[in-house]
Amino acid sequence: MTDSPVVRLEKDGAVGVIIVNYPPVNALGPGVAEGIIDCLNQANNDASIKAMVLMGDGRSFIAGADIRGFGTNRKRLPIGERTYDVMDQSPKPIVAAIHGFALGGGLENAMGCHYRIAVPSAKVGLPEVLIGILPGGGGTQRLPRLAGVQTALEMIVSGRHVPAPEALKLGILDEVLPEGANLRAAAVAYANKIADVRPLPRVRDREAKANPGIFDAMRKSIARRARNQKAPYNCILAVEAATALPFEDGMRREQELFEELVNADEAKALRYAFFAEREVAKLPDLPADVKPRDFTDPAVIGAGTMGGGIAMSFADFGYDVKIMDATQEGLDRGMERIRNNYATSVKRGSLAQDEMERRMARIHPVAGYDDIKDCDVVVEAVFERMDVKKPVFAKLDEVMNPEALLFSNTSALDMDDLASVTKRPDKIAGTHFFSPANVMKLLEVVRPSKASPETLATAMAMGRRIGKISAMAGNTDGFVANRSRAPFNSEMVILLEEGCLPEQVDKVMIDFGYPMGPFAVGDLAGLDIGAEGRKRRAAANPNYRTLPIADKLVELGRFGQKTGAGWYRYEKGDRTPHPDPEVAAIIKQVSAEMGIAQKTFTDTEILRRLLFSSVNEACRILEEGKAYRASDIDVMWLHGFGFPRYRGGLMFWADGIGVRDVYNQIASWHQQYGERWAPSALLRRLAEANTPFREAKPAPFA
Ligand code: T1G
Repeated sequence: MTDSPVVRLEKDGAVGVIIVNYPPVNALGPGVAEGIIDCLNQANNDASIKAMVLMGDGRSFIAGADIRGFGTNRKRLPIGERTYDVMDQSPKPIVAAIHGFALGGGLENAMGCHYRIAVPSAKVGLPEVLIGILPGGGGTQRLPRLAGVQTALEMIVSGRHVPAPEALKLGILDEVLPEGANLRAAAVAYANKIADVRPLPRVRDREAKANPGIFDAMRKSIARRARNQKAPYNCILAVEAATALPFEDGMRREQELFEELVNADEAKALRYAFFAEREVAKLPDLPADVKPRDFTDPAVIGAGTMGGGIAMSFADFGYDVKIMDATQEGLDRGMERIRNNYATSVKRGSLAQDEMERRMARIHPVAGYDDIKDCDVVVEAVFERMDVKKPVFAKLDEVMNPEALLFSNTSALDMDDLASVTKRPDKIAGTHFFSPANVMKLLEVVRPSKASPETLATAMAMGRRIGKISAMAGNTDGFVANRSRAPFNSEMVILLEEGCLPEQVDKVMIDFGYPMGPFAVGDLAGLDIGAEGRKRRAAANPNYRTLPIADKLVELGRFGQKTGAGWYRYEKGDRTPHPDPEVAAIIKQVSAEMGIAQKTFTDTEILRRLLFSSVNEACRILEEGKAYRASDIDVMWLHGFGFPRYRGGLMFWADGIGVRDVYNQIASWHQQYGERWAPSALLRRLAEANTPFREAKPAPFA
């Protein structure tokens, strides 16, 4: 923290400029609200001051309440004595001058002001629902009055950040400055211009009128994605109150609805996820001064499904990217697939036709290695076999400029082995994208033993620059995400051997909050892919637990959606999974052949068999030093496997049950089912010390 005051008042002629200085994003941390109030009172008591400006120092206006303060006993100022209450009583006009972000309490303070101006790159919004709460500083009462009820409802329930030009159109801002304008100077000029305007245009004095039907319509439209959640519905109730109650009563109703949420599990989990996604970017064992290398000229090798998706990710974020394939047909097919993917987005209305053309124009199909030798980063995405990848890496090492970084999209192969065919092992790393690569936000950066800190930092930064959340993983079979997921994938099939049905397991996971059940996901990905991986693992490890039921389906050509039948059957041209009595019969027959007794399961037992198996493996990953933190594994499950965000993540969810209960259950299954349930050493230690998973101290990165 700087030793200068978190808020200061500076005089600029007859204008009092109130400046918030609470890095990194001017959140309303300790003393900030009080500081704003002191400066407001000072300026109002200074006869030489005719008007005020409120602005932020550094990179942003105010990014909202200090999220670290929630769930602590940090006291909030009482209703009626908050910054916007003082603003409402101000006899002099206040102009909010916005750059960077005016989010949550930041926009609420700006709406307490009488005027709002911003630079073109600014963003405004009330994203509280994204951390499981609602705007608790008058946002649900003032925004409907300022921008209209429909707009306010959409912004508050979605939590989206609105760019300044759009905010101007929506009536939230009074002016957007030209590019390059000096914000402070423009704000002071604006304040002088309106200094004598009376009455002062207070937002609270406006009306919030709406056709009552919009609230039920919103409830219906969010029903599927807001399952199991309370915050989005409380947001709707609060905005509804703005149209039904006088302002002060609406503020009180907002407060009630806020208090119902702020200490609930949903909010705790979403706050945890917020900070976990920031923590995952930090690499504690790399030199503090290591800087990611800038890159401008990426290339992708392999124009298959993954290669195409990776190239789209670069193009989507403004990079010109070269893409090559082993054959011209392969390249043409790849480019066709890319064009079709974009065309689907245009048809869905999530992408404009001209933007599609711009992105297609950034993807440059090239014939061969000579065309990419001057690139500075290459991502290899060829077939997932070492004997296919090694020659590609050897060739790249030969033709690429010596400084180029070579990354592989392998999802499980040994990166040290791959790097060993090159003379630049320090410039090699894994960059494991998740399918579809242009959609899934997770990028698992895999760390071979000889990779340089700069190479690792650049791979992590590359992910962020193309809209991904980068997470570091050790070089182990399946790395961190897939390795922690593998026991889940086995256990779901083992449950069938003991008497469950795919639709039963899928229902449990959908009720838990997943958009799709794991068996339906298997059918989407293709059961033959899973079979390939199992064969490789069984070949490498004689104790590998085979899955006869899954193998039987593949044997029968039931590969999933692509063959019209997998764990489910599918009608032609329809992706809806239909339970298939044939599968139930196969399950019964194979279980009988395996001599496994059938039993019935509770939903809780199914849920815990699946997720505890991965919690145990995640502990092994941490004790082997293959991940930095338990929260990194949670970020991977949130952004790689669609784990319900309002449950925080796998390890956070397990902490909700309690490390000892998790350990005891796993230990009892160890007795019942044998080695695959042997508790990891770290899990045993955590249980003995009753230390939550999120505080687990992993072994140094290895
Ligand atoms: N509180 C505490 N820390 C915050 C913070 C906040 N509101 N916002 C950011 N940080 C920290 C973050 O942890 C990171 O720290 C650093 O700032 C940079 O953030 C009453 C109740 C503003 C769009 O939900 O969405 O107001 O890791 O890496 O990618 O109604 O941060 O460096 O130590 O994310 O450029 C509502 C949350 C609060 C906005 C910038 N506000 N922040 O993104 O940087 S609730 C929010 C963001 C509220 C009122 C209610 C983003 C950002 P560190 P960053 P970025």
